[in-house]
Amino acid sequence: MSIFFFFAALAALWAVGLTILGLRHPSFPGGEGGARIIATVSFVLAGAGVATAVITGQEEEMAKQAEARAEEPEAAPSPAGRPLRVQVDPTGQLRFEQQELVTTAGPTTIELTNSAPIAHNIGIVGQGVDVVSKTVGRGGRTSLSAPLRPGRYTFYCSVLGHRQGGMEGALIVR
Ligand SMILES: [Cu+2]
Repeated sequence: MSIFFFFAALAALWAVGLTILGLRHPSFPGGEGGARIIATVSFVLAGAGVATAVITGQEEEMAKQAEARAEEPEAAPSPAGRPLRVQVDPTGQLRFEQQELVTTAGPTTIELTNSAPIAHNIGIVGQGVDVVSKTVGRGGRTSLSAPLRPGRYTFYCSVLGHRQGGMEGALIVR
Protein backbone atom coordinates (compact mmCIF):
# COMPACT_ATOMS: atom_id res chain seq x y z
CA MET A 1 0.00 0.00 0.00
CA SER A 2 2.71 2.52 1.03
CA ILE A 3 4.78 1.73 -2.09
CA PHE A 4 1.79 2.45 -4.28
CA PHE A 5 1.22 5.80 -2.58
CA PHE A 6 4.92 6.61 -2.90
CA PHE A 7 4.80 6.13 -6.69
CA ALA A 8 1.47 7.93 -6.98
CA ALA A 9 2.89 10.91 -5.05
CA LEU A 10 6.06 10.87 -7.17
CA ALA A 11 3.99 10.82 -10.39
CA ALA A 12 1.82 13.67 -9.12
CA LEU A 13 4.88 15.77 -8.16
CA TRP A 14 6.39 15.06 -11.58
CA ALA A 15 3.21 16.21 -13.33
CA VAL A 16 3.00 19.40 -11.24
CA GLY A 17 6.70 20.11 -11.87
CA LEU A 18 6.26 19.68 -15.63
CA THR A 19 3.27 22.04 -15.66
CA ILE A 20 5.15 24.76 -13.74
CA LEU A 21 8.22 24.43 -15.97
CA GLY A 22 6.01 24.50 -19.06
CA LEU A 23 4.27 27.68 -17.88
CA ARG A 24 7.48 29.52 -16.93
CA HIS A 25 9.54 28.59 -19.95
CA PRO A 26 7.72 28.80 -23.27
CA SER A 27 10.62 26.96 -24.94
CA PHE A 28 10.22 24.00 -22.53
CA PRO A 29 11.09 21.11 -22.82
CA GLY A 30 14.04 22.50 -24.82
CA GLY A 31 14.72 20.31 -27.77
CA GLU A 32 14.19 16.72 -28.71
CA GLY A 33 16.60 15.31 -26.04
CA GLY A 34 14.73 17.02 -23.22
CA ALA A 35 11.36 15.85 -24.50
CA ARG A 36 12.66 12.27 -24.73
CA ILE A 37 13.95 12.31 -21.12
CA ILE A 38 10.66 13.73 -19.85
CA ALA A 39 8.67 11.16 -21.82
CA THR A 40 10.87 8.31 -20.48
CA VAL A 41 10.59 9.44 -16.83
CA SER A 42 6.82 9.89 -17.18
CA PHE A 43 6.51 6.43 -18.72
CA VAL A 44 8.62 4.77 -15.98
CA LEU A 45 6.68 6.53 -13.21
CA ALA A 46 3.33 5.55 -14.72
CA GLY A 47 4.53 1.97 -15.21
CA ALA A 48 5.84 1.69 -11.64
CA GLY A 49 2.59 3.14 -10.31
CA VAL A 50 0.46 0.66 -12.26
CA ALA A 51 2.71 -2.29 -11.32
CA THR A 52 2.62 -1.49 -7.60
CA ALA A 53 -1.14 -0.91 -7.77
CA VAL A 54 -1.60 -4.33 -9.38
CA ILE A 55 0.72 -6.06 -6.87
CA THR A 56 -0.91 -4.27 -3.92
CA GLY A 57 -4.34 -5.26 -5.25
CA GLN A 58 -3.29 -8.90 -5.61
CA GLU A 59 -1.85 -8.97 -2.09
CA GLU A 60 -5.02 -7.47 -0.67
CA GLU A 61 -7.15 -9.96 -2.60
CA MET A 62 -5.04 -12.87 -1.29
CA ALA A 63 -5.26 -11.54 2.27
CA LYS A 64 -9.04 -11.22 1.90
CA GLN A 65 -9.32 -14.78 0.57
CA ALA A 66 -7.17 -16.14 3.43
CA GLU A 67 -9.40 -14.29 5.90
CA ALA A 68 -12.53 -15.73 4.28
CA ARG A 69 -11.08 -19.23 4.48
CA ALA A 70 -10.24 -18.77 8.17
CA GLU A 71 -13.81 -17.67 8.91
CA GLU A 72 -15.46 -20.45 6.90
CA PRO A 73 -17.06 -23.04 9.14
CA GLU A 74 -16.01 -26.63 8.41
CA ALA A 75 -19.66 -27.60 8.16
CA ALA A 76 -22.70 -25.44 7.47
CA PRO A 77 -24.61 -24.71 10.67
CA SER A 78 -27.98 -26.37 10.94
CA PRO A 79 -30.72 -23.73 11.06
CA ALA A 80 -32.15 -23.23 14.57
CA GLY A 81 -34.85 -25.77 15.40
CA ARG A 82 -33.89 -28.26 12.67
CA PRO A 83 -32.65 -31.59 13.99
CA LEU A 84 -29.03 -32.54 13.39
CA ARG A 85 -28.83 -35.93 11.71
CA VAL A 86 -26.15 -38.48 12.52
CA GLN A 87 -25.59 -41.85 10.88
CA VAL A 88 -23.48 -44.74 12.09
CA ASP A 89 -20.92 -46.30 9.79
CA PRO A 90 -22.96 -49.12 8.21
CA THR A 91 -19.98 -51.47 7.82
CA GLY A 92 -19.75 -52.06 11.55
CA GLN A 93 -16.77 -49.81 12.25
CA LEU A 94 -17.01 -47.88 15.50
CA ARG A 95 -17.51 -44.48 13.97
CA PHE A 96 -20.16 -41.96 13.06
CA GLU A 97 -20.43 -40.80 9.46
CA GLN A 98 -20.19 -37.22 10.76
CA GLN A 99 -17.09 -36.06 12.60
CA GLU A 100 -18.36 -32.55 13.22
CA LEU A 101 -21.77 -30.98 13.73
CA VAL A 102 -22.39 -27.25 13.75
CA THR A 103 -25.57 -25.59 14.93
CA THR A 104 -26.90 -22.42 16.48
CA ALA A 105 -27.68 -21.95 20.18
CA GLY A 106 -31.07 -22.96 21.50
CA PRO A 107 -33.08 -26.16 21.86
CA THR A 108 -31.13 -28.76 19.90
CA THR A 109 -32.19 -32.19 18.69
CA ILE A 110 -29.87 -34.85 17.33
CA GLU A 111 -31.40 -37.77 15.45
CA LEU A 112 -29.41 -40.97 15.18
CA THR A 113 -30.01 -43.55 12.48
CA ASN A 114 -28.29 -46.85 13.16
CA SER A 115 -27.72 -48.92 10.05
CA ALA A 116 -24.86 -50.85 11.65
CA PRO A 117 -25.14 -54.49 12.74
CA ILE A 118 -24.57 -53.62 16.41
CA ALA A 119 -26.51 -51.42 18.86
CA HIS A 120 -25.57 -47.80 19.35
CA ASN A 121 -26.82 -44.60 20.92
CA ILE A 122 -25.91 -40.94 20.89
CA GLY A 123 -24.98 -38.65 23.74
CA ILE A 124 -23.81 -35.09 24.21
CA VAL A 125 -21.33 -34.03 26.84
CA GLY A 126 -19.76 -30.64 27.57
CA GLN A 127 -20.56 -27.20 29.08
CA GLY A 128 -22.35 -28.91 31.98
CA VAL A 129 -24.59 -30.91 29.60
CA ASP A 130 -24.55 -34.72 29.82
CA VAL A 131 -27.39 -36.51 28.03
CA VAL A 132 -27.67 -39.86 26.26
CA SER A 133 -30.39 -41.25 24.00
CA LYS A 134 -31.91 -44.73 24.05
CA THR A 135 -29.74 -47.48 22.57
CA VAL A 136 -31.06 -48.82 19.28
CA GLY A 137 -30.18 -51.87 17.20
CA ARG A 138 -29.81 -52.23 13.45
CA GLY A 139 -32.27 -50.09 11.50
CA GLY A 140 -33.26 -48.26 14.66
CA ARG A 141 -33.69 -44.56 15.14
CA THR A 142 -33.45 -42.48 18.25
CA SER A 143 -32.98 -38.87 19.19
CA LEU A 144 -32.10 -36.62 22.06
CA SER A 145 -32.87 -33.00 22.77
CA ALA A 146 -31.12 -30.46 24.98
CA PRO A 147 -30.99 -26.68 25.24
CA LEU A 148 -27.45 -25.74 24.20
CA ARG A 149 -25.53 -22.56 24.81
CA PRO A 150 -22.75 -21.50 22.42
CA GLY A 151 -19.63 -23.58 22.92
CA ARG A 152 -17.86 -26.78 22.07
CA TYR A 153 -19.42 -30.13 22.95
CA THR A 154 -18.67 -33.75 22.19
CA PHE A 155 -21.21 -36.15 20.74
CA TYR A 156 -20.51 -39.82 21.29
CA CYS A 157 -21.91 -43.31 21.69
CA SER A 158 -22.09 -44.40 25.33
CA VAL A 159 -22.20 -48.16 24.63
CA LEU A 160 -19.24 -49.67 26.51
CA GLY A 161 -16.01 -49.20 24.58
CA HIS A 162 -17.56 -47.44 21.58
CA ARG A 163 -16.40 -43.91 22.38
CA GLN A 164 -12.90 -45.23 23.05
CA GLY A 165 -13.15 -47.11 19.76
CA GLY A 166 -13.75 -43.87 17.84
CA MET A 167 -17.47 -43.15 18.12
CA GLU A 168 -17.22 -39.50 18.92
CA GLY A 169 -17.20 -36.13 17.19
CA ALA A 170 -17.29 -32.40 17.83
CA LEU A 171 -20.55 -30.48 18.26
CA ILE A 172 -20.04 -26.76 17.81
CA VAL A 173 -22.82 -24.43 18.93
CA ARG A 174 -22.63 -20.84 17.72
CU1 LIG B 1 -21.96 -47.37 19.63
